[in-house]
Amino acid sequence: MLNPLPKDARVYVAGHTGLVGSAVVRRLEAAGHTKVLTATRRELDLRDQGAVNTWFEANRPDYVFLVAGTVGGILANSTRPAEFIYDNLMIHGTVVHASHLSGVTKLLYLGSSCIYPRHATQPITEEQLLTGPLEPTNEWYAIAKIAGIKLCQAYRRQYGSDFISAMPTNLYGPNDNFDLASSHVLPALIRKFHDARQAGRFDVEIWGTGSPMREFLHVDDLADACVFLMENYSDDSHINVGTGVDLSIRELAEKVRDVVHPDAQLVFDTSKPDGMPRKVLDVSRLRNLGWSPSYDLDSGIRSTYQWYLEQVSTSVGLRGID
Ligand code: GFB
Repeated sequence: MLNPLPKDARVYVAGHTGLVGSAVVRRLEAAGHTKVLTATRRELDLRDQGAVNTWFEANRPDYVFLVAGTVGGILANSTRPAEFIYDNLMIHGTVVHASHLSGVTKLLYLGSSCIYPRHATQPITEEQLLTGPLEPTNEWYAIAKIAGIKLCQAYRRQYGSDFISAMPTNLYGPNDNFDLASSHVLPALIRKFHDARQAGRFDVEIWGTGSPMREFLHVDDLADACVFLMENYSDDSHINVGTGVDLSIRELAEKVRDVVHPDAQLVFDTSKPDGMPRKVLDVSRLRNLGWSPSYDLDSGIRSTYQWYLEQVSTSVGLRGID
């Protein structure tokens, strides 16, 4: 291992209430880390450089997982461009800069596969960054995410900071957002099929044509990869994190239907956008380092639905459910 994370290191997880951040905290605590640092949105506005500097001075993290941000699915991305570009640009800038000022040992910044051009060659290698126009439905978010990669590279080049960037594919799992106006496709499908079954309805609306191809990684696999990269990767280039396997949205909807509401029928609303036609990552760089995912999509869907049912039955802590 290049750089093992000491169990008593002060590890800050920025964005710990979200899908990714909560998985990173679970992963660190399961490995015996005793000083996992977090701050809620109310305690610390990550868009405020002064507040972030003060928090870093007071808490002196050794390692930082920068997994905070304003995120959402295709509809939220295309209808809230200002929030997506402003919040993310600011959050990336403040946390990277404060990490530099306070002498953080290492930082991992999490981007997104939407940084790649709309017509990237599939599977998408890391080298395809900035080789063509972006997918219009998420270009604002993508520009902020690309700026995050460039921030890490700039601080590495100018100050020798050990700041690395990981680019995950589409994610899902416990603590996802199930609000239909802002969620990604997989939690949206779970909720739509579940609500239809509860209401005795059989038609379930799927946005777009069903033909776009997507790759899905369970968030616990992503958290494991983030810790692996923190310990084993130190390079200027960003690195892809995914399964390398994709399927169509129709096939995904059929899988979710089979788990949640087997008698339902898919109804495609082609007035809704498809977004990127295909987005599957080339993950050979990460595999060659020795990491691979452990979840398969079928069991991941089943366990996420199980988690969803537990939240619905208790109505505790489920984002997007009234
Ligand atoms: O997950 P999703 O919103 O994100 O949509 P993207 C993926 C595909 O699923 C699109 C279709 O073709 C959607 O039209 N889809 C079908 C649905 N039914 C639904 C539904 O009920 N809800 C949603 N949300 N989609 C996002 C980017 O793109 O991916 C972000 O906008 C980010 O920037 C994220 O990169 C990972 O894969 O299209």
